[in-house]
Formats: sequence, C-alpha cells, structure tokens
Amino acid sequence: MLPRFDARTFETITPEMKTAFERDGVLVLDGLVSAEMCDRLRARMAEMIDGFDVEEHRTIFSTTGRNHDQDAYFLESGHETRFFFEEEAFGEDGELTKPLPLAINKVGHAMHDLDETFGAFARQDAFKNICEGLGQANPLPLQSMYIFKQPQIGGEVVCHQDGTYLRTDPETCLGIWVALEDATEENGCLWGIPGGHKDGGLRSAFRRKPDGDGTYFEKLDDRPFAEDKKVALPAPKGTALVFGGMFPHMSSANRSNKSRHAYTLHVIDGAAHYPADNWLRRPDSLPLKGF
Ligand SMILES: O=C(O)CCC(=O)C(=O)O
Repeated sequence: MLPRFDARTFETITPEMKTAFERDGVLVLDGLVSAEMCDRLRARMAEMIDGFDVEEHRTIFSTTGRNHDQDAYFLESGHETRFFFEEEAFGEDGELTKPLPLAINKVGHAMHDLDETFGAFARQDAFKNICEGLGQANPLPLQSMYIFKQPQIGGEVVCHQDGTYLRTDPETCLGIWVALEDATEENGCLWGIPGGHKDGGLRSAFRRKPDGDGTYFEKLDDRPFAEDKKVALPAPKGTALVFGGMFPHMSSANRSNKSRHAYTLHVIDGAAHYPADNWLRRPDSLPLKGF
C-alpha cells in the first residue's frame, strides 16, 4: 500500500512526503485541490468544447492513417489548444458515434498559458511549492492536458515514462495529475509501478525529426516494465498524484458508464538543458514562463 497524504491544508512538501516520493516515484496528495476549483475547470472545458469547430477537425482527420495535416495539428499543440478524439469515437461512416462532449479523448497542450481559468488552476501556489519542494530550482510549466477518459470508449494509456515525451538533461520532469472527478479502478484510474523509476533508465525517447517535420520513437532499453508489480492509484476528486519523468504509469480503458476527467500539468526545471529534439517546441511568441 502506498502512503496517502492528507493535503487539504497543504503548504509545502514535508520530509515524509519527500522520502515517499524518492522511494516510490509517486506521491498521493488527497484533497490538494478543492471541489470548487475542479468544477470551475470542468465548466471552462465545457465552454471550450462548445466553441470547437468539429468540421475543421474532420477535414484534418478525414483520411485513414496519419498525414501531414494530422502531424502538424499535433506538433503545433505544444503552443495551442488542440482537441484529440477517442479512437472509438468515429463509426465506419466517419461520423461521431457519441455527442461531441463524450467523444473527445484529451485537449492539450498549452491551455495553462493561453486561457485565464486554466492559467489560474495551473499556477496555484500548491503546485509551485510541490515543484520547489521536490527540488526544482526554476519550475516551468511546459505542457498540460485535460483528459476525459470517456464513459464506455475511454481509451487505454499503455505503460510509459513521461521522460520519453518531455526530456531535460538532467531529467527533471514532474507530472501533477489531478482527479477532477473520482477516479476508480472501474472508470480507469491511473496505475503505477512503485520503485519503477529506479529500475534502469528511460526505455524510449520520442524525438522530433531533425527537419522539425514529424516525430519518431528511439528505443533506448529493451527491458519491459515490471507490470506485474503495478498498483492501482485510485484518486477521489481533488486528489493529486505527483510523479517524476522516470515513473512507469498507465491507465486501462474505461468501459464503465462514468467519465473520469483529469487535468495533468507537466513541469520542467528551467535550470536543466531542454534538448531541441523534444517534440514540444515553443515559438518565440509564447515562451515558457514560471509560476
Ligand atoms: O490520465 C491518464 O489516463 C494518463 C495520464 C498520463 O499518463 C500522464 O498524465 O502522464
């Protein structure tokens, strides 16, 4: 059983929290975010979906397999607000099988720098104190995702390390994942491998091609993750799970009738080097900014 910390009155990372984080690779902070803040973010996302143009999106994703437009839609999402669908959201006729708000898999990846409500949520003092308390000298929110894990069609997220996608040298990435509604084994909560962050290094790197146009995975270590050691990380609404870039984690498909909305913020240390072959590149017009 992983320790759970009552974080309703959280101010700073305690020595006990730091010990647990270093040992397990993950920190469970119950009640870190108030129900009101969770609801405010959900309401704002509902408004953003209302303003989303499905037709424009359909044009980009109209052909089977990835094409240049799809790659660009994803690559630009590092400095935009982009909408990605659940794989099972479209029928064979190419039409949505669910109403739009129940068809989107996630929205990412720069809302924390583009939208006032998301910015206020992402830059709450508690998150800054977590990053500093866990050793970051100059925490920089890099990307964020609103993840829906929709009822019945919410897709599986296979076991991965966030350092695969967001690399710094040395490794400094921190993920702060917040349950915006109860996340249980039934509706696809996160799972993780306690201590797995120390089991060898990064398994793979997701890189931008040198010409900037497209991405590829590079295998760095063939050993599989020790998935037999994974544990469920159920998270009541308002709980935050904090994990580093080496922590192997995953979530299963959601076949239940309940959604599992979550918001995750990834923060790097500006004191570390950010290699140019990361997929996420910010243009000069939207530089990273601290808390
Ligand atoms: O919410 C999920 O199911 C996956 C989230 C995740 O892998 C992450 O935030 O790094």
